[in-house]
Order: sequence, then C-alpha cells, then structure tokens
Amino acid sequence: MGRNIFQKIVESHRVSGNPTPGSEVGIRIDQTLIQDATGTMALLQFEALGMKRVKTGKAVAYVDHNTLQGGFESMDDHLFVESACRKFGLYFSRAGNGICHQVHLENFSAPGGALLGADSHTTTSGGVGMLAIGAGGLDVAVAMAGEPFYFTMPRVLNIKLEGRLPAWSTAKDVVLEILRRLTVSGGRGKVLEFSGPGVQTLSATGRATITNMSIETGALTAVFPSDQATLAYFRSMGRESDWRELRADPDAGYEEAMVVDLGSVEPMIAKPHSPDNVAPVRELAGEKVDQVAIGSCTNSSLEDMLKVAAILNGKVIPPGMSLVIAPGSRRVLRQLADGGQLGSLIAAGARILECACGPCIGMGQAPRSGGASLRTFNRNFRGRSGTADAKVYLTSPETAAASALQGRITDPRELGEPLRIRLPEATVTGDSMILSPAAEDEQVAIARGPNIKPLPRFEPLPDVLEAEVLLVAGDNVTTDEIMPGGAKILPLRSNIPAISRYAFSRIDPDFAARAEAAGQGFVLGGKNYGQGSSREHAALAPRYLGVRAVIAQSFSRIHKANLINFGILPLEFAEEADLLRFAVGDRLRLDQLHRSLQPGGNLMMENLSRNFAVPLKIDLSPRARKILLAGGLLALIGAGCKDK
Ligand code: MIC
Ligand code: SF4
Repeated sequence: MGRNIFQKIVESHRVSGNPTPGSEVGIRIDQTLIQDATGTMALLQFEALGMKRVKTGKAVAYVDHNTLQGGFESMDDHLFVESACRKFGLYFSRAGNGICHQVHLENFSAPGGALLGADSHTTTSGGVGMLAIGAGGLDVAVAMAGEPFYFTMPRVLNIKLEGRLPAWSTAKDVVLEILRRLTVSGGRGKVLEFSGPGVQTLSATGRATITNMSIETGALTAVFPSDQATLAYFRSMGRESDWRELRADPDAGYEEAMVVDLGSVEPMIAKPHSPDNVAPVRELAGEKVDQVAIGSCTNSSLEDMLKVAAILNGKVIPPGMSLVIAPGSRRVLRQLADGGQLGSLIAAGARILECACGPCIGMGQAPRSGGASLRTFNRNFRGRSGTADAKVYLTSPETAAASALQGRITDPRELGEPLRIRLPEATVTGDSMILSPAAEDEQVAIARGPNIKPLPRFEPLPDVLEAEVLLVAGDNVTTDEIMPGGAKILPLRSNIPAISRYAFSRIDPDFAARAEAAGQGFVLGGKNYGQGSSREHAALAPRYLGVRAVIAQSFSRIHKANLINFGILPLEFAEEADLLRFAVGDRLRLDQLHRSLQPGGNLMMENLSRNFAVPLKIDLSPRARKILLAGGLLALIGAGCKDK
C-alpha cells in the first residue's frame, strides 16, 4: 500500500520507534520556531543544556506576543532574545515584523520538512506540506540542541475536500465546519491530512488558515499536499527554490476518513466560549457587536487583508463600532500600503494595529464590559480577550468586515456580488527585519534584564506523595485558565516566581496562596485537561507552587508533555466517574510510586479524608516515566540550573 503525506515525512525524519499508531517515535527536526512569550524560557533552557550553537538547519525567534511593552520587562526580554539569537545561531525577527506563523510561512516554511515550534499554532506551515508541530519550549530547546522530538504516532484522519467553495465562503468557514464536527477534542491522537479535488481550489494561505486552526480539535497537526498553488505562493515570496512537490500516493491508506463538500460550506461562526461552538452565521445575523478585530495567525495574510479592504472600500463604520486590523506581517502591511488598500482601511475608520498577536492574547483591545466582539482569530475562551464577561465570536475576515460595517453580525452573502481581488504575482522581498546570527567565533554578550530569573530546579519524584486536593476542575480546562495571558501577566514569562502568583487565578483567585500554604498538592480535572496553547508555564508555574500530580479524565497532548517535562505526574482516572468522589481539601496518598512507574505497574489513589481508594491509569511511555522519576527533563539530562 502507498503512503500518505504524514507517513512520508515521518519516514524521512524518523530516528527511533515503530511508526504505527500508538507507538512512540522520535524524529529529526529541520527547523525550530520560538516566540518572545515562550522563547525566553526556551533560550534559558538551551543555555542550561550547555549548548554553544543551535544544531537544527534553521532556528528562528520572533517577537510578536509581548509588543505592548507596558513596562521595562518586555523590552528587556526582547533584548535578551535578540542577543541570545546572535550568540546561539538563531535568526531573529524583530518586534513589529509580524506574527511568528505568518512570517515563518513567508520566509522559512519548506514542503516535506519538519518544524517544531514553541507555539501551538506552528501547524500553520502544514498548509504548504510541512510536518509542523507545536510543543513546549523545553522540547523545542532540546530539538535546537540537535536531539529528536518524540511523540506518539497518531491515527491519520483523511479529510477529503470535494467541490469548490461558493461565493463568500472561505477557508475559515471550512475549518469552523471541521471543528463543528470534531469538537475541541475530536482530533486528539490524530493528524488531519487533506486531500481530494477541492484542495487545488484553495490558496496556500487559505490552507494555512485551515491547518492553523485545526489544532483546536486537539490534533497533533494538520497537513496539505504541496502542489501548483503552493508553488505559486513560494514564487510570490521569491522562494521558488524552496518548493518541492509532495503528495500522498494514489493508493495511500488512512486510519479514518471524512468528506467535506466545499460547495455546501456556508459562512460559519464560533459562538462564545469555545471554538467548536459553531453555527451558520445566518442563525445569528442581526445580533449587535461592539468590536470587530481582524488579524491573528489565522487570518492575516495579504489575501485576507485585500478582501477586507475591498469590502470596506468607500464605506465607513458606524458610531459605537471599534474596528481594529492587524496585518500578519510587515510584508503584508507594506504591500497594502504600496497597493493603496491601506488607505481604504484607514478611511473606513479601522484602527491599524502593529503586525503582532495583539488582541488575540489579550494584549490590548479588551472589549467593553458585557460586550460582544467578533474576531477572525482561533480562540474565544472565556476571559482570553481581557474582559471576563465579554462574548467573543470567531469568523472569517469577510464576515468580520461585513459585520463591522453594519454594527451587527452580518452574513457576508448580503453584500451581493462576489469579491474579486487580484493577488500580486510577486510580493516585496528582502526582509531586513529578520536578523542573521553572529559568526560562530564572534564574542556576543547576552543582555539579561532584571525580569529574567534563573530556571527553577525540581527534586526527583519521591516514592510516596501525600497532599491535599488544591482544585477540582471541569472538562476542557484551557491553558489560558491554568496560566492566563494578557497585558498584565504575559510580560512575566521569564520570571517564574512572579508569574506563578497568577496560576489558576481565573478559576480560583486564592489558588497560589493556598498552594503555597499547603507546601504541595494535587489538581483534579475532567476531560481534555490543558487544551489550547503550548505554554509550558501552565506546568512550570503550578510545579513551582508545589503541584505534584494532576489527575484527570484525559489530557491534551502538548500540556501532558509539558507536565512530564517539569515533573508533574499526569495520571488518569481508570473509572471516569470517580472524579466526582473528590473535593477540594481532601487528603490523598499515592504510594510506591517508583514501583508503579515500572512497566506493567499499577497505581491506587487513596482518599484519606473519606477513606476509599480508586484505581488510576498510567498512560506514559518508558521515556516519560524516566523523566518523571528524575523530576523533569532538565534534571534527567543533568542540565545545570540554579536551585529553587
Ligand atoms: C496562544 O495563542 O495561546 C499563544 C499565546 O500563542 C500560545 C503560546 C504562548 O502561550 O506563549 C500558544 O498557542 O501556544
Ligand atoms: Fe499569536 Fe493569537 Fe496566533 Fe497565539 S493564536 S500565535 S496569540 S496570533
């Protein structure tokens, strides 16, 4: 039987393991990506590994998350990242140059290559046929050191695209439809691989919108073939020589299949507060919105911006509406300026934001209290916008622009005649905002501001853990709830003692104080615990506060790997319903952990307060068990970090 695209790339990069679903494999990584919110830690970890230079083909760091610079912390961090890049051999994309995924797609993506990024939406480059995976910063630091990346081989879900999108339906509507069907956990343990005649009707950046947001299903990643549309994109970026064709064999096999008829995809919208709460836009048409935000790594390509400009051209937004637009990269912004479309956006009343993540991660533009904000982004988790009671909706740029003009949720089909935009064959090239590293023999001093605190070190796993339940959480807890972002907290990413004060603060503002008073403790959760971002701070900060185990009904992939990397035991209830038998304050005991973590070992969790015990599931690879016993990955590797 022939091979699918995922199998082909894994096969050409595999260094260990058996490539069958459920087995752990290790792959060689060609490129890495970090950004300023995850990258300071990743670079500190890289340094702690004792490395002198990165060993991956291309390693890039982007400044795109912490660009508000409301205090000294962020700029200090940026100078740290810039100097560390020069020293260790990474390319450095300067603040304002754009969102990591958009800029990476434009400048570095390579069909058939393997990219590991310290950001969950690294999957964006899957749109051009790359195996692009999001991971915690430590996994990326280890990959930069030339080590393989390990993951459990997923099942490949073939999404066959038939037909052609009708006027006003977009790639964003396709991925919203996929989320409607799969939900935020339906992609767990899977890779989404796209095929079928509909593929060729989608542009490369449209495909990247789909692979970007596919991560919201919980999938490992998503990948498209690399074909003539991909070639056209690489040509327009002046990178034709980086293109190569990549397709599944005609007789390729897949573990699962789904068909999406593009012809029947309507404009869709994700309602508050989850990306899978999807309905057709027409069902919500007429609902008032106060704010429209266009941009983010999902929808900020030149194609998206040209469509928005065409809709807004010659019109003005109504009073009471705040419209903000952040092009994904400086290249896109310049193109809009050169082509005159920026003028249309400005004249329509749009507030043009810096090319950065901005409102997507709560860095400014928080909606009004109780307000409704319609965004072209990928996540609408409660409170992520910065306003706890705001309602955030996710749509395509077309729906967003139409709604901005009406001040109400508007089905773009009401605009009548289909849009006609012309994409230039070549875009501006020569990215002076990406700095090359220094020569290997050049002396570079690393700039270290006072916000950058040493990495904490954690002790090996004891044989017995006895502590109280600090929190009982529900299903689909997001890393935004475990370790929030936003203008106040995000600048503390290089300072674990300071950021740990905010762990779980959205769920329970007293969590940090209670955990500290208890000395150590357990967190209990429902299904898909830790969905969303790759931020390892959602493991690092709880561990710093003394959380030693999370016992949940199931975990999201990246968060589970981060828990392991920082020595927090991720355990599952053998009987899901047992979760209901525990409450905050119960004293629990896990005995003979060292023996339980041996192959075939089992584990009971005693509730000393209520006098019963329940069986737990240990779903961990031999490698993960070793890391946990050592007290985390850095401890296992013996990296030299300072004591906590
Ligand atoms: C996000 O969209 O939540 C982020 C901010 O980009 C994160 C990374 C981070 O927390 O720094 C992600 O998606 O991994
Ligand atoms: Fe930035 Fe938002 Fe994309 Fe995360 S999802 S990388 S915060 S634009």
